[in-house]
Amino acid sequence: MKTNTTETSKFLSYVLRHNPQAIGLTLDSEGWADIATLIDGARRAGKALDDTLLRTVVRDNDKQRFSISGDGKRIRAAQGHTTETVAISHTAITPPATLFHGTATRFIPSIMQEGLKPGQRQHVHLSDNRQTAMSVGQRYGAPVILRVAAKAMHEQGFAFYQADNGVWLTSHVPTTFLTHENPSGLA
Ligand code: HQG
Repeated sequence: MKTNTTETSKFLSYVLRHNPQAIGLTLDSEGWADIATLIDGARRAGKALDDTLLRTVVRDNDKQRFSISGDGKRIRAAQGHTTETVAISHTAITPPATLFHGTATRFIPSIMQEGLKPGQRQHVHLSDNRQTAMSVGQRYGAPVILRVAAKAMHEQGFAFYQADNGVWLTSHVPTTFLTHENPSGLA
């Protein structure tokens, strides 16, 4: 049932990215939580959740927001954390020449002054395709795509990481590496 899985995905994002304490859960520094403890805590908080539903939501999630550990016992959010207890030790890797960031047109003046900042999250989120950037930007209003000269940044010493689900992460993008596209130029 779609609604149920969407609700469950939102619930998992909430406890695994932002507020594990809400259900008495502890995340380790890599973001992992014990699945059985999470289900127990969720049930005590009045949330209908079982092992099958949790694993279905993880498997079918549109953005692969969650990962399950190799032994099948733990779960984490791939990215998007605001909780300070989590600091996933991603390996720094070389990015493609260009990465994309979708945002709303109203944020452009500020972004072109300050660069891209992580805001509440731990990283600036980038994608390797324009389509994803477009849908991310649409969440906040009229979308616009920013092109990030990722390879040039990398060559100047900026670190890039890739989350379990393929989202590219970096700490900050200075304006010199940004150009914005007109959304009407979208193929
Ligand atoms: C903007 C979703 C003004 C930035 C997506 C964005 C992504 C600035 C907003 C993930 C700024 C932050 C993250 C500046 C950045 N001045 N605005 N200097 N710098 N911004 O939601 O990248 O569905 O925290 O452009 O798929 O939109 O949650 O970041 O519009 O991967 O799984 O400030 O969230 O995934 O918004 O999205 P967010 P985001 P989930």
